[in-house]
Amino acid sequence: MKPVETEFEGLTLYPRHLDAAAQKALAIELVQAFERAPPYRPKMPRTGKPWSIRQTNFGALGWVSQPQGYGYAARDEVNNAPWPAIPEALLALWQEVAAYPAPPECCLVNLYEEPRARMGLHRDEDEAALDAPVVSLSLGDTCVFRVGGFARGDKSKSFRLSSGDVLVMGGPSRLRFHGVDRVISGSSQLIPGGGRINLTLRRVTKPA
Ligand code: MD3
Ligand code: FE
Repeated sequence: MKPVETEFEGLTLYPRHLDAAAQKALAIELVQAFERAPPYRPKMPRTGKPWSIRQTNFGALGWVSQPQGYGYAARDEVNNAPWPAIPEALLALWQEVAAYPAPPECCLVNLYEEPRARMGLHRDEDEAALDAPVVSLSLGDTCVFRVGGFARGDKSKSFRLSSGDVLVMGGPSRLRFHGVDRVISGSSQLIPGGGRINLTLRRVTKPA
């Protein structure tokens, strides 16, 4: 399907960019990669409060929530191993939609497994390469996703993200607040046992 420019400049939705066969193939590859980098439940910095989602990463750098704060790490400290490589299909997706002269370094994987799983409003601001877009792919259950402005209290708009949808957040929308309000249980049969997987591709360092 054709990309849809949203009312927010730089925020582009590609509905059903991956067809059912491509979604299934990727889901199988992810389950295999999870054996080497098992998803874990992160804790909030300082308070140690556990998140409602589980996470893992692929790529040279993984995004991690540590007691001292958020950041990127070259190793998976929970599983004491480097992160698996970013799957080819995701590198190809970045090439197709990112319009950026260097590959992504991080693929953060968010698993929304429980009916109450959500992600509070935040900005993705831990990357030095803020000129690169963030590319996200949704798999499995549909979610209600919220995009706001540049301050926490700014008015926001919600969108649904369904399995196979790709969202590109770049240009003037790169630092907008956003979050996931809820996941609609039972809306997809892709993932065995249900739930939603979000894959977020990011360039972290400025290319040489
Ligand atoms: C809009 N993940 O991992 S991805 C995250 O569905 C994250 O799991 C959500 O936010 C998820 O940081 C949403 C889509 C997304 C990512 C970055 C954005 C939307 C964005 C940056 C600016 C505006
Ligand atoms: Fe985010």
